Amino acid sequence: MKVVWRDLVTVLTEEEVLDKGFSRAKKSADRVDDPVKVFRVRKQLTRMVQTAADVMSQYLEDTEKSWPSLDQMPIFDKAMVDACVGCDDYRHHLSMLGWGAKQMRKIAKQNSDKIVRSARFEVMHDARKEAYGRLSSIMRRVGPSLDWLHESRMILRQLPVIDQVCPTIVVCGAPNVGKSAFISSLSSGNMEVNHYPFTTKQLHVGHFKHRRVPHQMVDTPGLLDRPMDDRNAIEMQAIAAIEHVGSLCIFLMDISEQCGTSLDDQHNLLDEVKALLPDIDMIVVVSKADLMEPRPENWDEVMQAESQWDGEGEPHLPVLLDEEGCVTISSLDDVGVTALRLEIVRRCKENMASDPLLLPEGWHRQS
Ligand SMILES: Nc1nc2c(ncn2[C@@H]2O[C@H](COP(=O)(O)OP(=O)(O)O)[C@@H](O)[C@H]2O)c(=O)[nH]1
Ligand SMILES: [Mg+2]
Repeated sequence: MKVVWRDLVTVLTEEEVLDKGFSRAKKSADRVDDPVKVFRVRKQLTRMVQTAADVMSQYLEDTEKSWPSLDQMPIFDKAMVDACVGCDDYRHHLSMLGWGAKQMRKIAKQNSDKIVRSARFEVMHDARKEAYGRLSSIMRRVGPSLDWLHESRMILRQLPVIDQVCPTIVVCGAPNVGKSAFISSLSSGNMEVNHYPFTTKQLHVGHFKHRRVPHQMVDTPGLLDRPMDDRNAIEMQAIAAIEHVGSLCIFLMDISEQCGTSLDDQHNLLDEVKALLPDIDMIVVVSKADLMEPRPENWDEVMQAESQWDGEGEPHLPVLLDEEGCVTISSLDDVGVTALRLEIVRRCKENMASDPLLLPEGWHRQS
């Protein structure tokens, strides 16, 4: 259930495909050996036409097939395609390859029939030349689509691989509240925080495993970290895609205001994000607990519980709480992070289990 864009192979240009077709055609004609000239020429010319058309149409068909089909793609990836390169264009240019391949096979058939039916060298040569001309003109029509796919591959290759089945945590909050620090501190062991260009925005994805279940954390700087009066269609689409995969949202708040955004503005952003992601369960977490004075009352207790936990099972570690009773963490000192992680795992599990779309087919849930 996932699309691995990085696996897409490079797309040849119009000239490269023509070159590939015609040079293979020539080699194949050179191998023809027949003492009777008319047979020899006829064989050579039909081979040229057929091989050229075969090689090129096969290339086009293989390329078309190797690109993920929009109809079978998870909604998240489809929304990403739409946001990055446009679904209509994607469909159009891939179908152009299929169209081109079909035309080429037709041309090969028609012109090799002409060659076979004639005994006159001139007619045979003309039919071969005509076939090459027609094949080239099909390639000229397909060329822009190859170019488009080449460009799109560069963009799509950088998209994250989001697994629809894995729990996904959307991390939001104003700039500099500590989202990256939080994701990094959770991405234990094989930390892998990637940066993906997303139109002009970025998409950061981190991972952690809990009892072998990979959890994905997504941070969307520029998209969900500042209030925006009008988001364009692409941005709305990206948000919809994120909402679709999200099992839980962690909204980070920096009450020290060290981040540079006032608490009021952070609350406004919280309201906005709630409105944008109405169906995602949310935990509001206060960041940078180490800056609080005095320190959270249960700081030592949490620190001890976290350091004593052996990593087995899913105990309820006490979460770090600030004086208002709000969940807090310090990514800097790594206090409260593990307790929050266990809470995240629990909440994701609950949320995913209550999503009927994620149950195996035929399961019905009474609600
Ligand atoms: N004191 C303290 N500073 C933090 C903590 N987490 C992040 N920061 C600092 O806050 C700034 C912004 O953090 P960053 O993770 O890049 O924020 P982002 O923009 O939300 O991703 C950096 O200077 C971090 O060092 C924390 O737990 N405690
Ligand atoms: Mg960041």
